[in-house]
Amino acid sequence: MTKTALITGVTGQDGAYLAELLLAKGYQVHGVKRRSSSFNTGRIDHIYQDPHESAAKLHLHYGDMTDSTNLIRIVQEVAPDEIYNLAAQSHVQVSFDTPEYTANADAIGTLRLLEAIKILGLTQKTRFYQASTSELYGLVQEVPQRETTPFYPRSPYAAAKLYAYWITVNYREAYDMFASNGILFNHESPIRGETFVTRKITRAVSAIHLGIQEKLWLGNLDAKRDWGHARDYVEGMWRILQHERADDFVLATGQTQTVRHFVERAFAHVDITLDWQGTGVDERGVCAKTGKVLVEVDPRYFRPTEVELLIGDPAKAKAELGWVAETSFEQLVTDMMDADLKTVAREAEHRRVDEEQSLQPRSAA
Ligand code: NDP
Ligand code: GDR
Repeated sequence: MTKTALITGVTGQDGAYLAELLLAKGYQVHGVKRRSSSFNTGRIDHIYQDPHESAAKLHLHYGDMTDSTNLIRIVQEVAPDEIYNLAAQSHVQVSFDTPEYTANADAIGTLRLLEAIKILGLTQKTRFYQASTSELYGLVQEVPQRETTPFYPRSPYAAAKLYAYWITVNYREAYDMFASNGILFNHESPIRGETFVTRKITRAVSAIHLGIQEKLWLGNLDAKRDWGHARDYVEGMWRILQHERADDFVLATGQTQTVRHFVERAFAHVDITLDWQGTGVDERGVCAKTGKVLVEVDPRYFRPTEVELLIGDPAKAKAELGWVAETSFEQLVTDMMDADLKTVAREAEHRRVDEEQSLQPRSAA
């Protein structure tokens, strides 16, 4: 029988990969997208289907995690077999600037969805996936971090996600719902948001290589992250909801790298070797061949409280779900660099054509 899934955050990185995966599995996929003054469906345009077509399997609904009545209406209309709650203000640094909004969308938004399932009498029908995060671990208590490692959130984002994690556990226990948390470590891709560090690096290194940008400004180069590929992680989300019982799982690669190392790999992709000079805010990445400074530290990107080290233990997901992160760190950087070299060159060409056209004298029409 055809299954129906509802994805909040369908226009985001993970939403796009997950929608693609579920469509390939034959699901009817419903996605919640926000109203925006400019197009925000770029990541799912390639799978968009005209709603007038009777065979359409992807359906979009306007919605917002801060609007309960809207969420109740969508859940009622779709009556999904599975809900993947991926919508969130997901930028850690931005959460220090918008803490209240982040709590509303990420914490209370999760509660709103769980309540919708309960109010509509769907607790025995609808399985619920919550996009929990390795940011919950925050200040290092134990490495590698696993399902039993204590949480210590270090940002308004992580504190909001902590509520979302526990309210998901509580609804599972209180109402016998199939509600599970995926505690996902960082996962990236060529469609990662441009302000997350990996994509910021691969875009800037591409632009520097193409002669469009002089240098890359970054914050904490010493932070260590367990970086995987988003395509692998959405497969894990799906497996979590197909499991025989609701539970919480870490999805991670089990490897960790510094931000500095990510920068080195990205430059190596375009045959640039960096020498590091100075320390702390004065640290610079210098091109070994030309002596040009290509990377500098800007303290504006430092966070009031930082998460210094993340490395996950995915053993439970491997044993119970048969899930492993397939893509290596090196392959991830290669995929992102290959894609951004093309994207950045294309954008530069569009800008050149636009500028050329704006210099043309207007015809007397
Ligand atoms: P993105 O930032 O790429 O996508 C977030 C999505 O949520 C977008 O579709 C965005 O819409 C939507 N959204 C934001 N606020 C609201 C709102 N108030 N109402 C409705 N929709 C909203 O995140 P990712 O795809 O990377 O991550 C998906 C989820 O997984 C997030 O919850 C994130 O916190 C979590 N997570 C991510 C990890 C990662 O490494 N990527 C790791 C662990 C957890 P719009 O496109 O309009 O902005
Ligand atoms: P993170 O991702 O905070 O781990 O959250 P991000 O890529 O923003 O930062 C990773 C690390 O890089 C350091 N850093 C910088 N970060 C950004 N964004 N910009 C910079 O210029 C920069 N310089 C250094 C950061 O300080 C940090 O240590 C991501 C999000 O997807 C969350 O939603 C998700 O929950 C977690 O991953 C797991």
